[in-house]
Amino acid sequence: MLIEKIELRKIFLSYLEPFTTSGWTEDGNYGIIVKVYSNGIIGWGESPAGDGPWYNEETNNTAWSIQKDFLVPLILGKSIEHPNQIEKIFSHVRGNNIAKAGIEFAFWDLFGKQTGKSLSELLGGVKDEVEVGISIGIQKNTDILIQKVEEYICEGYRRIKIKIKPGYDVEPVIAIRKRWEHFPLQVDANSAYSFDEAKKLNQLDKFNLLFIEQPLAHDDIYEHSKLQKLFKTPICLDESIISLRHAKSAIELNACKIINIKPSRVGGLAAAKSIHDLSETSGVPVWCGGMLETGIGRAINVALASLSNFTLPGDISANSRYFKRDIVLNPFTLNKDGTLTVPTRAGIGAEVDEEFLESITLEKIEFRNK
Ligand code: OSB
Ligand code: MG
Repeated sequence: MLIEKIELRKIFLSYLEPFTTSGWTEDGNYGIIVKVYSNGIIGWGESPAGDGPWYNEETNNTAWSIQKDFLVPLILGKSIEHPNQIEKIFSHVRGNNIAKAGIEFAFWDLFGKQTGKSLSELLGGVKDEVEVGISIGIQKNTDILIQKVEEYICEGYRRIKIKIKPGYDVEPVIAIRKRWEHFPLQVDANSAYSFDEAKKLNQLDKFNLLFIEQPLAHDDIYEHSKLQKLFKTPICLDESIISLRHAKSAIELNACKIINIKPSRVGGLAAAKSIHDLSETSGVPVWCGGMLETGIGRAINVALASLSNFTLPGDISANSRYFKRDIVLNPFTLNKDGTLTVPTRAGIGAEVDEEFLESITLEKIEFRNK
């Protein structure tokens, strides 16, 4: 694949409602859409960094600058045989995984279209449908939360995740459990607790949660291993797992019993697959997290979740849960059994609505091979 042209677009696409975690609120997708051209074929990718460095250190502006100044020059005009090569090509740029992933994704789309294979096929997926849940942000009060949970369970979601923070953790779980004693439920702290504060989360042990996601610092593994010894409820790591090496450390230290894999967080699909494979051989189940992506990132997540060790429902809800109108013409809809259907068309399977994409583009830059 000779890379002739790359186009980057900074976008803003507002969410149906703001999404609040323990540390920040997002009112829309501030991301970068990547378009790569090779031999008459187009590949799409997305870097869902967000407007501020709240989830990790990246923002849409840092991703933009890293892509245009460092990553694009590494691939423009080069001939790339397989998307698995991208990770190595980008490896001397430290960190900036979300920036790297957006470009890597576009190569998988390109490669799939060139070889007539779907992303799921390329990655070795084994499922035609993937089970999905929904992630619910922090709400003004428990009544509103209960209303939302009710609504989403009625829509068919198979599992509920709620965001928690110190002072808003045990109470909302009690309220949900009072109404739904057994429904699959998990909580996500997005690194909001100190070790001492987190010890009290053992009160959640009696509520039969699937797991507690990332209670401690975004860059911690060791303290999570100490904390896991104090709970029955499994710990799941999200922010802390930024590479295969981190996954290996976390598994060896028993810092978590479950891993959330987000291909954006780990720098792309090749890294995501390697973490999946290691987790599988280590007996650690994984699930696919989300970054409130547009239909492009969503298609990628759904394909990844079709791999065999994705045995827990993903944070990959139907497009209509996030946006009034998405940038794809073929949004995912929730099947009656709480699944999304894995795309079978070549590449990532997203059919981009280019006219609408243009209307939500804040800035655009084009690089051509001279
Ligand atoms: O921690 O999983 C997270 C959204 C943005 C950043 C971090 C997280 C989330 C979510 C939403 O929980 C998942 C989704 O529906 O895309
Ligand atoms: Mg999380």
